[in-house]
Amino acid sequence: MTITITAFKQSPDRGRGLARDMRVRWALEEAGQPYEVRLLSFEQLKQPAYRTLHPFGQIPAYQEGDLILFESGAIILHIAERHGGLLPLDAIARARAISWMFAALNTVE
Ligand SMILES: N[C@@H](CCC(=O)N[C@@H](CS)C(=O)NCC(=O)O)C(=O)O
Repeated sequence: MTITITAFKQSPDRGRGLARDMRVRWALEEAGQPYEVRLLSFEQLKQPAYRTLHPFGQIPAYQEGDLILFESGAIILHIAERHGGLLPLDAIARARAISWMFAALNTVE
């Protein structure tokens, strides 16, 4: 099943990798999963059609067949649960890693 993520057509950070599609690309690369990127303008993000993928009209959105996800953390957790190598197998270590994942998206960010 093809994975498609969305990203800015024109990068407001001038290509410094700060936009939140970067963390999803990174997870997919680490997991060795091929993916396609759909580049969108700000105007396209705000269209009703795109809001069916992302209710807030932002990037990144993730599409894999019938599965549509938004929020980079949720997308990365999905990738990590589906493919080996990103989360420890041991339950306690896994819970600790997920705790850091939430910290990164909340306290740290
Ligand atoms: N909490 C969301 C934040 C998504 C977000 O803020 N995306 C920004 C780019 S990094 C965006 O699309 N901004 C355009 C806008 O809000 O109009 C996530 O982690 O996915």
